Amino acid sequence: MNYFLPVIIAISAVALSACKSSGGPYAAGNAADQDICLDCGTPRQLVDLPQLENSLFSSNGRLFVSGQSNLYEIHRDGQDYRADTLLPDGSGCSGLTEDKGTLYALCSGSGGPTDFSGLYTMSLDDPLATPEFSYALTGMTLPNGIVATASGLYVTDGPVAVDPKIVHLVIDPTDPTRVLSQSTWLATLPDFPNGIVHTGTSLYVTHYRPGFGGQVTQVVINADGTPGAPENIAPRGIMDDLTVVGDTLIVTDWQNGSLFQIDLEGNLLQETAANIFAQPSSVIIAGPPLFDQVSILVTERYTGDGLWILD
Ligand SMILES: [Ca+2]
Repeated sequence: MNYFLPVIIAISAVALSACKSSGGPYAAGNAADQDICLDCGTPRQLVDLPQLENSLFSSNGRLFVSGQSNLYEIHRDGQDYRADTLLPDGSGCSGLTEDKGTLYALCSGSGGPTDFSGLYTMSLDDPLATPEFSYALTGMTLPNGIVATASGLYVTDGPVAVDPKIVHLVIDPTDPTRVLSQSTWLATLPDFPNGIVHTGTSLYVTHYRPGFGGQVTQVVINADGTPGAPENIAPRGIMDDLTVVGDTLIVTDWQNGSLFQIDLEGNLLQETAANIFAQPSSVIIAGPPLFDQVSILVTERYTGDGLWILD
């Protein structure tokens, strides 16, 4: 019986820390709504990794980043951080999201290292779980951003898609690792979609149109599941992924190496100085237990080098 005591204590500790972090990106985001200051800190590198694309701070306090070389979980060692690879074959990954205790990651598919059409899933409740291939997306050029909603997953096909679109995946309500169907949800996009988040009844998507700059676009999910007319709310240069913080969005400005915050109507609230990041590709809000306080994390792409904290 002595053998089981440490196991029970360990499980209790996990449950306690999960309770303390209560809600991860969502609770941390809501708590930080009034407290975000984009011009109060300077970037500090947490982990040096090549060509990162996306990031996720899960609702039970785990941190994941994706990049051209692998999918990583970030762990804390005292005041230092390390990245453990999760895919033994070295597949690259792009979009990350979570729902009902499951991590969803878009990773390399049959089209090679820049084809992120493989949907991988992993239980977030089991620290020993590893990502498993669940579904092969079809008819897409570059699956990029992904977000989970009550009505399923939405995936952007961009920024170099032949036919820019947002794809809808219906998930089995009894098995979060099982995709029941894939359909093209919105194909009338004039621009290439990239980052995607969900709040209220809307998706917010970053777009880029070569020669014309970019836009943050709002697309309502109608009650019957169909898309509303896309509405451009914030013109900007080349953007990548974005995150929801309360009733605001924090967006990466890839072109200017910065972050900016807008309300849900697109009004600019604040921004960092330009060029403090190198091609920022995603931004998330993280908190305990990996960080002592609510923190702004940023990944960098081609010319960048890893995961950064703005403090
Ligand atoms: Ca992206």
